[in-house]
Formats: sequence, C-alpha cells, structure tokens
Amino acid sequence: MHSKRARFLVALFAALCLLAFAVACSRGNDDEEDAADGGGDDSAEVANLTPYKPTGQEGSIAGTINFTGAVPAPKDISMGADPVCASTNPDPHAEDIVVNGDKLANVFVYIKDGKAGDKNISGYKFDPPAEPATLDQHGCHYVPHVLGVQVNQTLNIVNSDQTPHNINFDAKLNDKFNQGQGPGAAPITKQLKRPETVVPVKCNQHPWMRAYVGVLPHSFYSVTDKDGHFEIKGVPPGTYTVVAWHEKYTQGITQTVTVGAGEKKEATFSFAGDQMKAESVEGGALQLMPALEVPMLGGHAGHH
Ligand SMILES: [Cu+2]
Repeated sequence: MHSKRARFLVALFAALCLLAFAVACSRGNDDEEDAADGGGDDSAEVANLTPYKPTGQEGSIAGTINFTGAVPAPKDISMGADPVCASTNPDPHAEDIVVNGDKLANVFVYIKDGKAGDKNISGYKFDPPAEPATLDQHGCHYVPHVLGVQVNQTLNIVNSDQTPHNINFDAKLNDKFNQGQGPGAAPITKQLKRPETVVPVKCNQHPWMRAYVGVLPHSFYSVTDKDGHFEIKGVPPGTYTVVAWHEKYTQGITQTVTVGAGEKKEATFSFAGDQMKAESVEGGALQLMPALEVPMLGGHAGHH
C-alpha cells in the first residue's frame, strides 16, 4: 500500500516534469514564429498556397460609383510657393473629391475575400504581373491619384517634374519609406511584400500632393475613372466581398457579388455626399512645409 502510493507520486512528478518541458518547448516555438512574422518573411506561408491556374471560365465585375447629394465645389489650392508647380498649373484644384455629374472618380474597388468555387481565394497564390505599376509625379500631382498594385509587383516611382519631390510612403504593414527624388533622378523601385489597403502617400515638399496605393495579393482591383467606371477582370467564378474605398470616407462600402462562369457582372455603389469625413485638407493648411528628410527607421519594424 505504502510503496504503491510512493510509486504513484513519483509517476505524477515525472508526468508534471514532462508537461512543464512540453510547455517550455511550445513557448519556444511560438517565439520563433513571432520572430519570423516580425521579420516580414512570408515565404513559408506563401509556399503553402495553391498557385491559381486560369480555367478560361473567368468573368469580370464592372460598374459605376454614384455620388448622391450636393456635389462639393473643387477646392482651389495655391502652388505659389513653388514657381515650377505654379507655372504648370494655372488653376490647380484639390483632388480629394472628384465628381463628374453624379459619378465619383478615384474610388478603389477590390475583392476583399470570398470563394472561388469551394475554395477561399486567400488559399490561392496569384503571380504578380510582369509589367510594373507606375506612380508619376507630374505637374506637382501624383498620377494616378489612386493606384492598385499586386504584392511583389514592381512599383516604379517617377519624377517627371523640373522640381524636387519627396515620397513619404506611410505604410503600416509594408516597409515605410521617405525618399527625396530630384528632377531627372532615376525611378525609385519598390516591391511591396504584404497586402495593405490602402497606403497614403504624401510629398513633404508640396503638401497638397496626395496619392493612395492599394496593395493586394491578387489582381482583382480597379480604380474608377473620371466617369466613375471600374472593371475588375479575370475573376474566377465565385462569390466575393467587394469593397469600394474612397479617401473621403472612414469606411469602404461592401457588397457581396457572385460571378458566374464567363459572366460580366454589374455592380453599382453609391457614396452619400453628407457622409464624407470632416475636411482634412483645407485651403489654409495647403502651404509649403519646410523640406524634411526623415531617415528610414530600421526598415523592418520588429513588431507591429
Ligand atoms: Cu512634391
């Protein structure tokens, strides 16, 4: 009886030791995973994804973005502090809201998630296009004002002006950068490693300059043209959450869209004029700030 109890206690102690050891081990693994995430190396995750192979059954999502309510008058901006900018823009206006009739331009429309057939699209790997995306600084505006790029696609940032610009790429999930680019300078080339909707870009030299870059793991995005029209091509048949995002609104508008085999699906979104965010770029704030060169802070942040 007595020795049986002693043996039980020894066994219990040994079991507890093993348990403690196992917990310590799994903690160690967690730490390693955290470090890998922080390091920005997603290659292991990407390796688990199924490469998407087009079937010929792809469709598209196309439509227009309406703007309802009173259309705000385009705000005048002053470029007087930079003679080069002023001479190329006799009558410059802010681009934060561009409405043509009742159609809204510069809306970033994209597939957020959903299922292609019975498989979630986040389980597929979509190769980035070979052609680079280009963000031009032209006439002291970013062209285009809103741009979509795919993860790992080459993004070329170009200065077409005879004045220096500064690209302050204010990413949260990708690497931030803040880089000057003089007239005639070589393009700045980047590849963004993570999906991020959307990254605001500004120029520290010319505070009216704003661009927005949406980064997605696939090519299912589009930006509305001046007539509020968009088209997302090459969409696998499936049911998707589609988001329409505009900079003047705190939240995008979400819609579920089902695309059949080879179908060109229409989708319409409406942004209400009375639900815009409060003014962030007012006439008085549009003055030239001192040139500011902030050094890159470490590139990869360890934690986010
Ligand atoms: Cu600039």
